[in-house]
Amino acid sequence: MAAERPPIFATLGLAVRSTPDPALRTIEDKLAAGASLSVEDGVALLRTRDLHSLGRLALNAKRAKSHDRVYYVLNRYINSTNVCYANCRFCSFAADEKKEPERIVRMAADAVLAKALETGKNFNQIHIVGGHDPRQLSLDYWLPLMRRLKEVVPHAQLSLFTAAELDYMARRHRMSYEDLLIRLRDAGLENINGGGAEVFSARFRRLVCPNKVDAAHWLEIHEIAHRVGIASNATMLYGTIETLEERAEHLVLLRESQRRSPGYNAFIPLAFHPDGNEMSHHGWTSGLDDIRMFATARLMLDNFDHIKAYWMIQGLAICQLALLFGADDMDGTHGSTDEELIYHSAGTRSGQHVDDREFRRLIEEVGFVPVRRNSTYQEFPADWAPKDEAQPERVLTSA
Ligand code: V47
Repeated sequence: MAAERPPIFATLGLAVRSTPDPALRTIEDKLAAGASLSVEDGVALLRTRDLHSLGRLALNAKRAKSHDRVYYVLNRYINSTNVCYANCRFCSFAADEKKEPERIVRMAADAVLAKALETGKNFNQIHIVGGHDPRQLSLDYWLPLMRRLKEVVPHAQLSLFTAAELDYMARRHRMSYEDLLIRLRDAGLENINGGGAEVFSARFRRLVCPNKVDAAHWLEIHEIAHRVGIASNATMLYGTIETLEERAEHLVLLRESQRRSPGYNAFIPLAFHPDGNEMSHHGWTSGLDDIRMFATARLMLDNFDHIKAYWMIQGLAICQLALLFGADDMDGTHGSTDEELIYHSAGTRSGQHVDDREFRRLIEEVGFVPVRRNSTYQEFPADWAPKDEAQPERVLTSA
């Protein structure tokens, strides 16, 4: 029998191995039998050094879901307020209006509308998230603004709030989640952003984000949203104190939630950004960890259609590689005048805007077919533009 070959680089046993990982062979058999992967399988994937097998499995899983397609959206991205009293330890974005008034961004509703329209109407999504701001997170602010946006840009889907903001708003108005979500849906809410999930582990939340909605309520909000006809995304923040088991458990909880109440479109791994927050000592995630995270998500979340590699978070170079490790979405262009704050406060080296031609070039270079979409993955020709508002028949709805 041939002796097992040593790792390519034998440094401290940390090297990426050139030899097949037997754990991945067992996982491959499970996948071939159509079984869902366990927490233990997830940990093995997150730990493996056999990147070649991992990539092969994840790419097969991606192809089974979205074939050769990779998605992007022409969108506007707005952080409408950074005032927040949640005090999450990983956050560099939140501003305390009493202690640091000079850092505060709190946009009036008219300013949000003007910002959305600043560079024209050719976009299919408006993505807005903000802090737990008692002056802005209310129906009085949002309902008229949402209705106005739907009047002026009816072709742009409203992808607003995270479950953390919705929990805050529901408590503030003393409303049930369902009543709140129905009011928001009737005003035009089509998608809920995936943030606020962090890591579902109670240990993690107690130590890192104790003032934020807990896991059970995060999941409940998304499940109710799906039942009343609002789609959503899900995320996980990785790269701080969470264990690999906690990451894998997070993915299993999302898969079970999707089974109970389908409606999640995409899962987005959020790599920790260390500048200017209390957890800076954890540093940046490695490219190896990022790639394993994408592949593991693709393989564990067998009932999620899309895994998103968000260029602003991962950088375009890792995103392009992630497409070979299970991702099938690069998120949105953002408008050329947008000013994203969450990741730019925390040290992202990405810019603020990517031209859609660049998305198409990067996707084609990897051998995939770029497809323009909206929040709910309806497809559009790359050159679609809202000449007037009466041309929804040009939307190529996928089967
Ligand atoms: O929940 C905050 C994360 C999230 C940091 O639905 C950080 O398509 C890393 O909702 N390092 C909010 N992450 C962002 C969000 C989102 C992001 C991307 C895609 C989608 C989508 C939604 O931002 C928070 C938190 O997990 N975050 N600070 C940080 N220093």
